[in-house]
Amino acid sequence: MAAAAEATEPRRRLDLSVYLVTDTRLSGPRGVAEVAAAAARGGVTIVQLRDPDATTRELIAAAGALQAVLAPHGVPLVINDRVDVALAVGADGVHLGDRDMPAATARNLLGPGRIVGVTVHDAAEAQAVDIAIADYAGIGPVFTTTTKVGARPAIGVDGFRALRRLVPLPAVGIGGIDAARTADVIAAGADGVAVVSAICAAPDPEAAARAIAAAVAEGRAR
Ligand code: 3NM
Repeated sequence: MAAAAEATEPRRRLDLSVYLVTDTRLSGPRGVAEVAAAAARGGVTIVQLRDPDATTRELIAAAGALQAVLAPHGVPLVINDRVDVALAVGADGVHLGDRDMPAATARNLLGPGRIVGVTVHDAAEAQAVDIAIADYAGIGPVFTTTTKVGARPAIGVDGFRALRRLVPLPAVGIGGIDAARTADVIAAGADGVAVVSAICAAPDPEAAARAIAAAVAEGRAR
């Protein structure tokens, strides 16, 4: 189906293989920029700044610190929820949940060149994704997670596979994913895995990222 194949072509080169979502609390005294720098050395391919508790001023500072460490690796930075912050710092894009700005509104503000990611939790949300507007979907939680306040019940690998088929865009699994679970999620159709605690809470974020990257490759080879 040519139309579907075209729809899965990202508007810009997008490597979702190892997708780090930052967490200020789990990063501890190291800070999110230090964790992200280590993770980039280990093979993280995209980073999302996520801090629902931060002030606008703190987010702008954190985004700048992340850009400084990610740019040398060519790793893009997207901002969770805050289109204004993404515009203010010239970030590569945004990631939007169901309570955030609609993707079409964000696309209008950001223009065609930036990344717009959306979250999908169920079939209704999967079918509502505008594939002409969004670049990728994050689908989950695949496994139980304690990282996100108010996370939905886990959908499991089979649930991920089913939802993923409804979204003809590049997609990552999110929620409770670590290196040991990565290959199963990739084999279920994910283009990559999005992780928070598996990297942010790891004693060695570089090694953690490297292990996840290896597991992505293993899952693709299945
Ligand atoms: N979003 P961890 S689950 C940020 O289902 C986030 O939309 C989710 O953290 C969703 O990798 C989640 O530590 C947290 O389980 C994932």
